[in-house]
Amino acid sequence: IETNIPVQSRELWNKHKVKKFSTGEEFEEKFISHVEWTLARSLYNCDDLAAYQATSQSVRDNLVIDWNKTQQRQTARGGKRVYYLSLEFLMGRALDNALINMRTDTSTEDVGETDETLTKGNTSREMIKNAMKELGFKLEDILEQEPDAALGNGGLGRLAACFVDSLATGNYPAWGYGLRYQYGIFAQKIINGYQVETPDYWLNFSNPWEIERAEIQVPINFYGYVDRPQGEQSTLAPSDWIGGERVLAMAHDMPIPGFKTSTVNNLRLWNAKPTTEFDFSKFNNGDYKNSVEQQQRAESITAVLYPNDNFEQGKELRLKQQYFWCAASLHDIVRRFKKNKRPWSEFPDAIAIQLNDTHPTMAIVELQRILVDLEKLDWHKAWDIVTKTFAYTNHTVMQEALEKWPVQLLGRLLPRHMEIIYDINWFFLQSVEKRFPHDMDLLSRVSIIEEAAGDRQVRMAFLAIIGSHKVNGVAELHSDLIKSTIFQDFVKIYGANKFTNVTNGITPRRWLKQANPKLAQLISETINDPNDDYLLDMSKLTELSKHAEDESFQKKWNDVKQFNKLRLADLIKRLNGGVDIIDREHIRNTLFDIQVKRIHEYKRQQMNIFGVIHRYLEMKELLEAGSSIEDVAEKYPRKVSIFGGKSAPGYYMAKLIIKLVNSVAEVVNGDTEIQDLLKVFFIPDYNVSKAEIITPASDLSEHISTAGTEASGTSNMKFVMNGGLIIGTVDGANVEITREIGEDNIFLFGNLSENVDELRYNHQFHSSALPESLLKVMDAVENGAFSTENISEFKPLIDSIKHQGDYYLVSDDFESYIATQHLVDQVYHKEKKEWLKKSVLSVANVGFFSSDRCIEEYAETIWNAEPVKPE
Ligand code: OX2
Repeated sequence: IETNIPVQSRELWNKHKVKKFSTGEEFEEKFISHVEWTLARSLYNCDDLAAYQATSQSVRDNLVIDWNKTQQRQTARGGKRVYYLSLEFLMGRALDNALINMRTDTSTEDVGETDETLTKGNTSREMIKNAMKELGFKLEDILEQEPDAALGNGGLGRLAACFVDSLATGNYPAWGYGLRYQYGIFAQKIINGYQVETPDYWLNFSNPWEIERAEIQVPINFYGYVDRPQGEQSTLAPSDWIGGERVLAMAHDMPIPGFKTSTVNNLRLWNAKPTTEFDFSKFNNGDYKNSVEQQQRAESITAVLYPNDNFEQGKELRLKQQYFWCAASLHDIVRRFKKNKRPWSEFPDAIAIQLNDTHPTMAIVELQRILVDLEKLDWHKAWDIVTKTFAYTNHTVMQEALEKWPVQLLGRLLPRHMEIIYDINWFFLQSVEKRFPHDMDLLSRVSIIEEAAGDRQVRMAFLAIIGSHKVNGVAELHSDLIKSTIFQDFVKIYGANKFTNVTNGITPRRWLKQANPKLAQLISETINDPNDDYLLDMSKLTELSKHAEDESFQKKWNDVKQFNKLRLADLIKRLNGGVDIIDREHIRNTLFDIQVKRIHEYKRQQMNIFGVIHRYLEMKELLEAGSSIEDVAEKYPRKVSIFGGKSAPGYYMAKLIIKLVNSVAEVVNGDTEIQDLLKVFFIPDYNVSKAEIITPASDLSEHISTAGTEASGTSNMKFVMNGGLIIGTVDGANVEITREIGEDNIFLFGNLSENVDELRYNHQFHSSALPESLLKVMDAVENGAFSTENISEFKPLIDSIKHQGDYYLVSDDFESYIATQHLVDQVYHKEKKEWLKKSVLSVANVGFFSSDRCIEEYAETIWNAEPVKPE
């Protein structure tokens, strides 16, 4: 590797080489030096926040040493690099994750006294916990100081976060590229039952996990016009794009440590900054203020994450974000490639770029522009390189989530890119016409340009398919569905091999070890794996099966669950203003039923809350008919129904669902007649760090989307990994979860995706009677049983089912949902041993859903990339 340092100086550099701390004492020294030097504080004013900052800085120092070595090693070995482009990285907190991933496998004796509530053998974390204690701090409190890095909406962003963890753990030379939003997903407050959004200014206190790369600044252009040499007509010829507005992209790097490896990868996030160029014409015209304002506007590009999940709004600023990020990232990637002076034809051997949904599709066009306009490659040679480089992951079949940009807007913001898109489309359509002559219908169906009356749009998914060599869905059912529905024509054109499946996964380091240390400890003891190697090879978990019916083991297993339920009960109490709604004495016999995810009609939280209402009404009816509370408890045993999740700020129906949940909670929780048999709670501001408390505490979690709508789901995997059972529809990854853990261990219900079209059709043309059970619920809601002021408040929710075609098929699945919930009650309360057996067997067979497996599949079948292992 090259360096400008003269040979005779290098010895000196080596003599003073920085060293990682490796003992508690070395850590303490580091910590104090960061308190004094980095924070300019001292013994006399070091609070928990300062301690968090100093701890993070110290840990970061270790990571940076490994980060540098990793980058040098990856450059020296010259293997293929992978770039994961995602507009969202829902990272959560970094410190605890770093402490867990940094671990080494020394024996537990040399770390001193260990806290029995923590897993043993977790050397680094234990060591630092003890050192913190000696310094006068409690690690748990310090960890709580860290704000979540919430640069994502939901599953798509969290998937990217799990992927970078697995890429580092698997030693892949891989970087993530994203945007450094100043405001992540909004913080959710619940006021009078309604969602209220407040800004998430997560960079309030300086962020110890980012390294500002002030020297890496990429100029990015927008607007302007295209210029070609005199007499040159063809848009295929190298052209000059004269931009009209210019901003700078500045890099911020986050080190991503792998688990039990010294590989530390990079997540590079771009920040928009004004250029130092100055508009002198404006200045000379006396318009100084205006020219400063225009510069300031640059920063708005990376100011805020768009808060929509599975929905595209088509706003100009969003397209600006997308191009800004794609252009900066590609510039960076190309610059790195050019250092090696390899021929352009080898670009796809050196680089794989994965597109997380269609958000980064402009990267395809930008690379083609770089190759043709700047590097002067022949159009077709360039296009061959482009298509061999990119691969595209689709995450949804829902129309409202598929990106389309008006030709008019795209052409104005990025005039040269619009020309290139037309040319890509022209060559593509020509090849289709050759293979399927005279099929005009086909041509218009697959054209990148959608020709709707008056409003021509660029279909980003089609552009992504045409510009990639592989397209994958995120669970088997979903990958089959995209082939038979939205991308059917492209299967005909390209053949089925271009389309593949990589079922999603989650990182067991965060979602088992970090979120559920008690369960992790029980597992490592039981399968005799003191160094937690199962976190790298989840097939080791199958050992647990042996103990599934062992009563003394079941008791330990259950104790862990109860501990986690108490932990969640504490959180709920705190969020409920200190008022406890959960009867702790009976917590062992209280079923925790949890649905936490973005609020969306397709995810059917409305069906869940209707189910709760149904249960409540039935309980009341029994009481009114003279049953004793014991009799009622016999049929409807203790349960806490827990909801959580954010609605897009402009999504009226989703917000109404949140309000209904809160209104039902108020009535049910305040009804002393049913005693503590049923409680309902909406957890405000669901995020990654809350998920780490919530997930381990579930007895049952709900994954009840209308069949065919949830591409995969990933929280289903998290709950199973934590020994929770699932009630779910035959949708997304639920199908494969069933296959892996066995159909006896999951509560499936509802219609299948192949019947959805017919059911919807029937709703429109035959008004079939709604089930009695659902009518009863809807009557109660309509009659104001859960309204205090406005009786008709929830009418839109009822109407969408009763009078507007019930698009999400709540009425078709409701009875089977209720019946299945009944079965859940019976097994939980009458067959505890069976329940615990199912729980153990679920964890034993969850290994497939590790994101490590997922990344291996991408590496082998899509990227053709190999790990670069440290010596
Ligand atoms: C989500 C999907 O809705 C979810 O099913 C999937 O598990 C997740 O992506 C990760 O693949 N925006 N978010 C998603 O899709 C889109 C579009």
